[in-house]
Amino acid sequence: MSVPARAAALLVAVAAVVGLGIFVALYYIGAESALTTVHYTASNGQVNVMLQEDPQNDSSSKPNWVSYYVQDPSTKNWVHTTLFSIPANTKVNVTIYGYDGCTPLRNNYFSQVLGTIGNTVTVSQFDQHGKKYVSGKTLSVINSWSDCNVAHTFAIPAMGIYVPVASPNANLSVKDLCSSSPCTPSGNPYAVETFSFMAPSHGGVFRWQCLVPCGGGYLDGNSGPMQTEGYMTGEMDVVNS
Ligand SMILES: [Cu+2]
Repeated sequence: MSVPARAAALLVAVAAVVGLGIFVALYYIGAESALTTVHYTASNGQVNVMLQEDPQNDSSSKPNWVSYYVQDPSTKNWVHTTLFSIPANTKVNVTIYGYDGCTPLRNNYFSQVLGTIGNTVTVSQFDQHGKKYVSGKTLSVINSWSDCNVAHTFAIPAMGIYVPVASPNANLSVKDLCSSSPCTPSGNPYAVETFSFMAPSHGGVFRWQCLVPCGGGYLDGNSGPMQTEGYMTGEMDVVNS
């Protein structure tokens, strides 16, 4: 091959690699940053964060992936995102609606509630008719191996927060699991779990994630939704106030 032909071939190859890099940056990284961030503001030093986890979601690309949603505090709409912001140095009260069925944790260590105020959560459970069959139980462990009752977890590893998130009773899930997202209490069994923690005293971005291997159809259940923002991993943006 002549020198000019080799130079031309090299230029084409370089252009192809650079083009691929730009595609990956825009398509994958750019797509993630397009997720909405839900902003929560504090009142009297407290902020209320509302989440739900579902067996599916309403995206057009990955509708069968398990997913979290975040509630917009002003519209009360459930937003398909896992990005939210809170003010620094406030007490954070989290409520998680658990609509998905149970999956045992791979490491049952994370059945313990760690890092919340009191190292506990409070759990209620409702059947598909809205009847409360477990009322406000305060728990320091939700043992995902002894009984199928954990669907996902809410963990902020950098803050030492690990919270197993309760599912509805397994028998109710088999017959009446929510099948359209975002889920609502109407016609669906669900759990409601609350806990609180103190926000860091200064701003920063804190990754949060699920630790249940809930990526159905992926190797070891640890890929797919487990590693994708907007589904089972997200960011809590702590804002200096
Ligand atoms: Cu999960």
